[in-house]
Amino acid sequence: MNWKSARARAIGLLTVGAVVALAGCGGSSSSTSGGSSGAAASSSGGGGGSKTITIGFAQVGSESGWRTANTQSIKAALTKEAGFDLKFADAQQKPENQIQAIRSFIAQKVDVIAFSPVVTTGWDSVLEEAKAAKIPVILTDRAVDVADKTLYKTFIGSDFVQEGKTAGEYVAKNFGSKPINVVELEGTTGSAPAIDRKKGFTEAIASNPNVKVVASQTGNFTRSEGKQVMEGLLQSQKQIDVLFAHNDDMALGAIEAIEAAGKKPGTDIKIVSIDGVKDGMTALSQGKINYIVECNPLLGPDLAGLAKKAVAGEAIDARIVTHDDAFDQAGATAALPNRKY
Ligand code: GYE
Repeated sequence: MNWKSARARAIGLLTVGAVVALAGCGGSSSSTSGGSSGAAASSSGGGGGSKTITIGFAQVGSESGWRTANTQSIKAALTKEAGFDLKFADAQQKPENQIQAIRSFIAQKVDVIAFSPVVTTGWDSVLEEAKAAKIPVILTDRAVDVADKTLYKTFIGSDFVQEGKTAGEYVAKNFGSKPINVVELEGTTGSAPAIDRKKGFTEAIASNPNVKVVASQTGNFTRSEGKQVMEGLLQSQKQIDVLFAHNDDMALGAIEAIEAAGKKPGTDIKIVSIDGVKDGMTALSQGKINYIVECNPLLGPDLAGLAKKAVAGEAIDARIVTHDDAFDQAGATAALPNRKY
């Protein structure tokens, strides 16, 4: 019944999405959004609302600054004081570790399971097991590709296709007045953000025939692989005008490679990336990166509210899209003093 009503109410998605978006971009986003969701959930507590909720969270790993901020936000929101007993597992970017963690959450009979899937595929069986055990599942940050959408209650996170589009539009508009060669550092192969950001970027640059992607390789969302792959590209490519990196960390690794090759990042090779973590924003403010599309990692407070609702059997919208901004050099300089991650 919960699954059905959640679907039936998916029509309210845009409204809730907008509310979350507003809460997410306000200066004191965590208290606004956590406070409101928390209040809504605890007021429903007639049937045991004050009972501690045991929640299993299977995290991707610790591959990036974004991930660190995301983990901190989740741990800060799912505290004892807030009514949670958090079981946190780090999958070290391996889907098989995540599946194992989810199976152990099921065996421990947790009240709710949340996870950010490393890759989009391979989840049907384990999610069926969770459903059979009547444990609601919440996807945070990344999507799964399953035929049966009732295998999870909701998916909260950014619109990655839109992030890629925003990045591509910036490149097409600002650097594409003459023919340019773009290299792309992709995120983890098979992950939702890598698939969707590439899609959005590719769509957006199609509007400008001057913009050509000459090489595209994965850097697995890490700084070290970003550096290593860029070193190779600097050797193999005759001319690189623009780097599009699926996250800031890979861009920061690439910057090291570009500087080591005697070139000036942000000038000789323009750089556009996604995330907006402090290190990325600092490089943008210094002119080493040219443009960053934000991806908000502060999902903890909203996850807390959704977990309470899921356990209380309340209807939840099937998709909740968080709000993202975008920054140029001046925007980054202005935003940095108050940046939370
Ligand atoms: O952009 C990247 C991280 O899934 C949105 O994962 C997340 C991505 C983020 O490693 O830095």
